[in-house]
Amino acid sequence: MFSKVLVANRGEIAVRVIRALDEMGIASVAVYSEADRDAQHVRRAGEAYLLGPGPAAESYLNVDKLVEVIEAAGADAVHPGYGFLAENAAFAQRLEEAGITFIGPPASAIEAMGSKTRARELMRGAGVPIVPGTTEPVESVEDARGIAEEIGYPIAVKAAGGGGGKGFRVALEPDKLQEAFEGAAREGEKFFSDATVYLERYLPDPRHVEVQVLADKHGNVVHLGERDCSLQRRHQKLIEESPAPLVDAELRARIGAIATEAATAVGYHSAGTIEGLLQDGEYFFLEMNTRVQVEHCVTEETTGVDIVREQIRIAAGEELAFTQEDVRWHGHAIECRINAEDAAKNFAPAPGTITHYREPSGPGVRVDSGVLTGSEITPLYDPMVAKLIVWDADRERATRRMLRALEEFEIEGVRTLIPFHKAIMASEQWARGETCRDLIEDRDWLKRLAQPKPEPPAEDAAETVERTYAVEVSGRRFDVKVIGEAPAANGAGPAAAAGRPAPRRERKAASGGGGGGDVLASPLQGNVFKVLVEKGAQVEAGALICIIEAMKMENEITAHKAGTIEELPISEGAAVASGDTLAVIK
Ligand code: MV4
Repeated sequence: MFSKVLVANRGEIAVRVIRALDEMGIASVAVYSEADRDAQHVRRAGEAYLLGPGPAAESYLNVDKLVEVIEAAGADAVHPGYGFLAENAAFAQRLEEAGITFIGPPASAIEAMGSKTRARELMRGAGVPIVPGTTEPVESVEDARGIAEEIGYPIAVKAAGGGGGKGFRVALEPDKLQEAFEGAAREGEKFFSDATVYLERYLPDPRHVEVQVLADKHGNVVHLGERDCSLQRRHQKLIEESPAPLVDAELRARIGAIATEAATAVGYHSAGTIEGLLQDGEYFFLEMNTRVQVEHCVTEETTGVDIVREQIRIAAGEELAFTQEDVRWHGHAIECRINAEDAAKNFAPAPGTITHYREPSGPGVRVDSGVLTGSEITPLYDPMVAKLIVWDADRERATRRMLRALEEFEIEGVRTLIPFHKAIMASEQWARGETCRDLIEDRDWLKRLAQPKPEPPAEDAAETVERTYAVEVSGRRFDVKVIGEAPAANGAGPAAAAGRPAPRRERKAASGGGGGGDVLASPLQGNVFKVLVEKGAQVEAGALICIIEAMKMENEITAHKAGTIEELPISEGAAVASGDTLAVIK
């Protein structure tokens, strides 16, 4: 078994993986961006390393930096979570070459399933039913016309590099084919640098039903049953449940067999999901997700299998500890995605600071989240704040339990989908097991979910004498507890000016990177908020030199040595880059 695993992700899924590692007695390593210094996944891990600035391209997607950290930390495996690098075959390959285990499928399976046309071709070859249509790319609108006549209208045009609905257009009649074709190609080019498209018959009213599979490296493959994820908006899943309302034991066995055959056909190992459409009792393969999914939890609740733990065991070369016959399903689980979005405003993202946060609990309630009071929901990443999962004996009771848990959930400071989920859970459409598409598109109904304007963050009322500072030494993060008198106000920051201490989370000590010389370099990019010394002044080591504001946080920069300020090339309001000289102290 691994001794140390790096979690190449953030938010709730990083916390979820760290929990599994803790339970397995495996050391965990978190990575984070400058926007996530205070994040829960950072605090929960055994050790944590800074990757870079907030934008994902410079942090969570920075493969060179990640590999550097993996080596510095001495991790022997990497769990990618979902999103970011989870389905990046080149990343999996690179780790493999470096002798680091990727906790996921082989790079070849990621690659095969990444191309939707190749996946369809493979699946058809393996005898897996696919939605009728092409398995070859369709070169031109002219070609598409002929093929569409054979398949029959309506036609779905999909981007080969797509998945999850990106690059998906529908042509209800021949007149609309060119527009659909060009739209799908354009979106494919934009998101996946691949304008290739293929055609499928458009199914008018299917259910989105997906099957969870687990495969080990010894040829054992099992399925853990299905999830219904039909309640989506613009291809973003909002509510998932297991079992699916329209799937009985016989159908479960049938689509389960399809899913395990599909996994076997691509030489799969790890956890994976076969996504499909269920229409009138017929099941069609759509695509395979070669990662652990957001909604894996509902399957964990109904089967009792810890999917993340199994992923880790499989990656370490262990055999599945159970067979298909051992898998038993109990009761009903529902998951609501608690996004920082405003359903009344077209599901607009609602970033901000969570000023108050209290999770529901009690029987059958599970919350997977990566936030606390004070956490910031930044527009840089996915707006999902938490996942609320409930379990109960049957669908009706699980629905009531979900309503109770939603009622208990307290989140202030940002608007969330809690009112939306309450309304759906209380609706007749949900009770009847319908997809609720009518509700999601009913603007008047959604408008009634309007929430009050969030309060601005409140500042801490009392001074504390014990403070925890985050320090980064050569990029590795340590939490340092400082006990004693609170730092003097110094006129530093608006809160201090108002005669109150600044809220804890806004005051972060950052040591200037001096490298032992005279130059005090900026450890981060930001704006000079305040300069607290003058040229020529004598300072002690540790004296406050300036405050740099970055990512809405105030960072106190202190002298790296005692001496005279010889140069001070900064002024209040000026922008500084990481590494810029803030002062020269001789
Ligand atoms: C389809 C479809 C109808 N016909 N493909 C693709 C991505 C995923 N988000 C849903 N996708 C669909 N693919 C064909 N050939 C309809 C959908 C679809 C859907 C399916 C079931 C339940 C809800 C849905 C919401 C939007 C799109």
